[in-house]
Amino acid sequence: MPKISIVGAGMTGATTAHWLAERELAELVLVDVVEGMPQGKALDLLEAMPVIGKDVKVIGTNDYKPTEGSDLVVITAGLPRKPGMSRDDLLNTNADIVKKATEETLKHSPNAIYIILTNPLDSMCYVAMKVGGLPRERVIGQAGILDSARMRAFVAMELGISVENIDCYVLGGHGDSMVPLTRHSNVAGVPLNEMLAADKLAAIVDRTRKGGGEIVALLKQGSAFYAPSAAIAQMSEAILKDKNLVVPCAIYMQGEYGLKDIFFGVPAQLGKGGLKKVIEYKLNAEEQKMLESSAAEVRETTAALKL
Ligand code: TXD
Repeated sequence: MPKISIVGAGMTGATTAHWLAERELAELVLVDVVEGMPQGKALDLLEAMPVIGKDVKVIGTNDYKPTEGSDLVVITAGLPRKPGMSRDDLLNTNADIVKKATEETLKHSPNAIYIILTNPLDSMCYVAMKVGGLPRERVIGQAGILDSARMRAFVAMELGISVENIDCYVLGGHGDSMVPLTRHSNVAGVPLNEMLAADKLAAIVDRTRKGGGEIVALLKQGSAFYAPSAAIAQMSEAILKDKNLVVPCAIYMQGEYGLKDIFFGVPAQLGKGGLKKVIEYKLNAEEQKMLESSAAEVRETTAALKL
């Protein structure tokens, strides 16, 4: 069975393990700095396996040795912003955490593919790729599946049609400047703007952009975890089963969409080895402009990194 190590066994890390165990895809290792916590969560999850009838080995640890030979490494480790902390403080604190997690896991799993979740997402992917000296195929950020899933859920609720019939594509950086591509989104093949009145569609786009904040405001502490970790499980399966699945992910840009040297949300074909191909839409001038302003935001945050 393949092996997946998840660094950061908090809300998203542990929930990722849960979704992955349901898929019986790989043996799982949870790593965290908090003593006992990853061990406790891993044991609890392991004890659920007889109930759901899955043969999955799950272990928790505070050191990196047990991650040895991982095919995939998922990094969710990081701190949320605390009062008095600037975005740049958080950026560099989490950059240090992601740096360490990348270096340590790479020592034990030199061929691993990395899926990054820690925020600010696009910049943390950049950190992992640079400190790990990794090719871009092996560092993929999760944001777009989540943002697109939110939009799909809102459209499904509005129309009363199955989520399975709804395809939405949200590209760009993982922030409020993300770009929901309404022209490329559809319901059972019918363009979204033919299914929804302009004001309804605009409201859905707005709610999608602010989707993360909506959950944070409701939870009062912490942020979304079910949907982000379900997205990681989907990416993991696509890679380990060589599915060639096209999903929006944060990918290091090498000229696609006219962008270079930043991680950015684009449709990506995932399979054996990680990223296989970036799919390029033909964008109109307005869409390209929105992408570029989102890219400018990502570029600014990434430039503030002290690597
Ligand atoms: O779509 C997306 N990209 C996102 C991003 C969706 C949801 C959450 N997103 C970000 O993921 C969020 O802003 C955070 O930066 C991370 C993790 O979110 P989560 O909700 O899981 O945070 P928790 O519950 O605080 O868990 C973080 C864990 C916690 O248990 C810490 O003890 C651990 O990270 N941590 C570490 N583990 C290992 N090594 C080090 N150095 C370390 N530092 C903290």
